[in-house]
Amino acid sequence: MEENQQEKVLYSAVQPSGNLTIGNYIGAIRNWVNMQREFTCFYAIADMHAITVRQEPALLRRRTLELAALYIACGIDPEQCTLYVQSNVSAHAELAWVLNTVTYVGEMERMTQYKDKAARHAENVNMGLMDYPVLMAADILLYQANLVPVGVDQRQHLEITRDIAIRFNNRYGETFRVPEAYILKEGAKITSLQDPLRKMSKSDENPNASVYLADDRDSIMRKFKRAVTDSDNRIVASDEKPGVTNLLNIYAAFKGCTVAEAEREFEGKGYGDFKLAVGETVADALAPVQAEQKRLLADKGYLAGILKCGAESAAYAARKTLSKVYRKVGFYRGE
Ligand code: ATP
Ligand code: LTN
Repeated sequence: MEENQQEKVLYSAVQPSGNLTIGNYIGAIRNWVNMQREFTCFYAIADMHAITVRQEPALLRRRTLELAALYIACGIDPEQCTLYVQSNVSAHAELAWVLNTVTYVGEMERMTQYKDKAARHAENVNMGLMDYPVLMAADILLYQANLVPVGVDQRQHLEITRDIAIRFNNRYGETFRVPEAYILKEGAKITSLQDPLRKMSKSDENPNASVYLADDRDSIMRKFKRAVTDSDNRIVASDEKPGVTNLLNIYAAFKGCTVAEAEREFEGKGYGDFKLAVGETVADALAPVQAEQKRLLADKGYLAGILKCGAESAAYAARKTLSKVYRKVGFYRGE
C-alpha cells in the first residue's frame, strides 16, 4: 500500500563540527526547507557524530546552538518539523549498540569517509570514528525514514544503512523501513574554490577554498574573485571546466535558476564579470540569513524551548522503534 506524501518520513542531520559552507547549504539544508511541507521531517544536529574527531567542548556547545539558529534562519520551521539535538535523545546511542551487532568490522574499515578521516586524524583513530556509519544508521532507522536528503558524499553511508536495515529485518523479522538517499543532481557536490576537483568542506585548512555561511560580503567577493577557473574565457558547464562549472552551480542554486539559464545569462561575458556576479548573488542571499541567525541567537530562551520540544517529540517517535527492536532481539522487558 502506497502511503501518501505527508506520512512519508524524511530524516537528515548536519554535524556542528565547524562553520557551515555554502556546500552544506546547497547540498543539504536548502533542500530540507523545500520538503518540510510535503513530508514529516526530522532534522537533527549531529553532535554525537561531531565528537568522533576532537572538539573543544565549549565551542561544540556554542556551535550546536548556532546551527539550530542557522537551520531556522535558512527557513526550517520548527512548527512544521522536529528540530532537535542528537545527544538529547538517548535512543540514538541505544539503537547504535544493537546495530553494532549486525555490522561487520570489515565493512566499516572499507568506508571511504572513515579511511579519509583516519588518514587526516592519524593521532586519533578512535572506535567512534569507525562506528560513525552505524550511529548514522541508528539515526535514520529510529524514525522509520523513507527519504534522507544529503549531498553525494553521504551516498555510501546510506547504502550501509540500507544493508544494516535489511540484515536486521532478515534476522529478527520486519522491523525497519529501508530508507533511500535523496540526492538532487544539481548542487549535490559543490567543490573547493581553490581545487575544483575536491569537495568544498567546512574543515578545509585553506580559508579561500570554502565560502562560509557566516562570511561577510568582502570575504565572499574576495574568495570568488580568487576562485580557480581556467584560461579559455567561456562560461559553460562541462567536465573539462570544473572550476567554471562549480561557479555556475553555485550561481544557479542561489539565484534559483537552472545551470542552462545561468550559462545563457553569461554568454559572451568574461570571467571577471562572472565572478563578480556570483559573489554578489551569494552575498545578497546570505545577508538576510545572517541577520536572522544573529537575531535568533540573541534569544537563547526561545532556542532552548524549540530544542526541548523537538527532543521530546523525537524521543517519543524513537522510543517506539527502540521498544520494538528490544523486543525482537529478546531483551527482557518485564511482565
Ligand atoms: P567535514 O568537512 O567536517 O567532514 P562537511 O562539510 O562534509 O564536514 P557534513 O556535516 O559532513 O559537512 O555534511 C552535512 C551535509 O552537507 C551532508 O548532507 C553533506 O552531504 C552535505 N555537504 C557537505 N559538503 C558538501 C558539498 N561540498 N556539496 C554538497 N553537499 C555537501
Ligand atoms: N554524516 C552526516 C551527518 C549525519 C546524517 C545523519 C545525515 C549524521 N546523521 C542522518 C543524514 C542522516 C554528514 O552529513 N556528514
